[in-house]
Amino acid sequence: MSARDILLAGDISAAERDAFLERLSDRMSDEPTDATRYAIVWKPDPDIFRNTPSLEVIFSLGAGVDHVLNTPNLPDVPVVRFVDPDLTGRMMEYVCLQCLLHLRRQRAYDSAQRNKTWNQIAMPTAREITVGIMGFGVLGQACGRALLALGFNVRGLARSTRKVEDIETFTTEQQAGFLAGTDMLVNLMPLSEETRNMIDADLISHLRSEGALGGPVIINAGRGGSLDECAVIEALENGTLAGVSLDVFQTEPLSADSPLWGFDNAIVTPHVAAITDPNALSNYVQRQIDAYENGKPMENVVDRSRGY
Ligand code: NDP
Ligand code: OXD
Repeated sequence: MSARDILLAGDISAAERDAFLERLSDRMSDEPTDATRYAIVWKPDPDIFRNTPSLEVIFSLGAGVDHVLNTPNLPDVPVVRFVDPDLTGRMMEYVCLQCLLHLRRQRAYDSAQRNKTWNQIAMPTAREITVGIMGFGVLGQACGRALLALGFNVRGLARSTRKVEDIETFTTEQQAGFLAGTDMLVNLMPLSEETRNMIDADLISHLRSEGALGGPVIINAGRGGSLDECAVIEALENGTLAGVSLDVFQTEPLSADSPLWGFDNAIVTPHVAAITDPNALSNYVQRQIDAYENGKPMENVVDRSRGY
């Protein structure tokens, strides 16, 4: 085994670096070299793979791989994404929290509290609401099950047929029917050529508008590139949307002059719906490298032709 054959590159936190150093210190490097066999990356520099002729596997620091697949001259090696119960649990927390905040009109109560107003506002119950999860993969299905347990009706949309007990599922050919019965739309799709700007004014106009929330709600925890922010701003301004929760944006950080910061019914968070736990990640990567070096298959290798 060559020394310093694991490259850690891109937007890496100190905690992530420490977690890898603790586990694999004798193999880690910050620089791409002739010896680099594995690259662990998050939003890498576009030139990063220029000087890595021995590269064998790329690991994404997160569940999404758009930041890797968009790298010019990407070597033709397997790209492995991060799938882990810790990450899934965090996404379940985020999605359930956002659905409940809109259901229970928490923003209106926050405002009433600031004004010291005792005001009982009518709220529907979860069983009156259908949450439509767009992107019904690892995270979407886990969130779907958690929302079912809270009493919501849940439906899921994926490219292929997915079967989950008590959840009605739709394929992309059936998207119109999926949207027509959705009160809260949760986006958990990867960013790909197909999903770029998919949630636009036309799609918003097909969500159920006569539901118990007085208008549809959108929760975006997938990728900002899938959502037309101008369309969302307009729909918030003209009341088409009852609310939004946005964790991911076309450009991150979200610019200080974006109108999205200013809506009472828009909940904005800085791409933290499900942050990667450094220890879980370094453990995962080490297991995958061990499997690979022992001739066993790696898990969660992405299909580059699909884009996720
Ligand atoms: P998966 O690959 O397991 O699931 C993706 C799902 O999206 C699949 O069900 C897939 O369909 C579906 N999909 C893909 N393209 C389309 C399309 N055109 N129309 C409808 N459905 C589509 O990924 P994960 O669940 O693990 O992660 C999903 C995404 O969540 C990541 O790619 C990342 O962008 C985002 N994410 C965001 C985080 C945050 O903190 N905000 C944290 C972690 C992830 P099929 O099942 O048929 O393949
Ligand atoms: C991810 C993310 O893809 O954090 O894991 O967005």
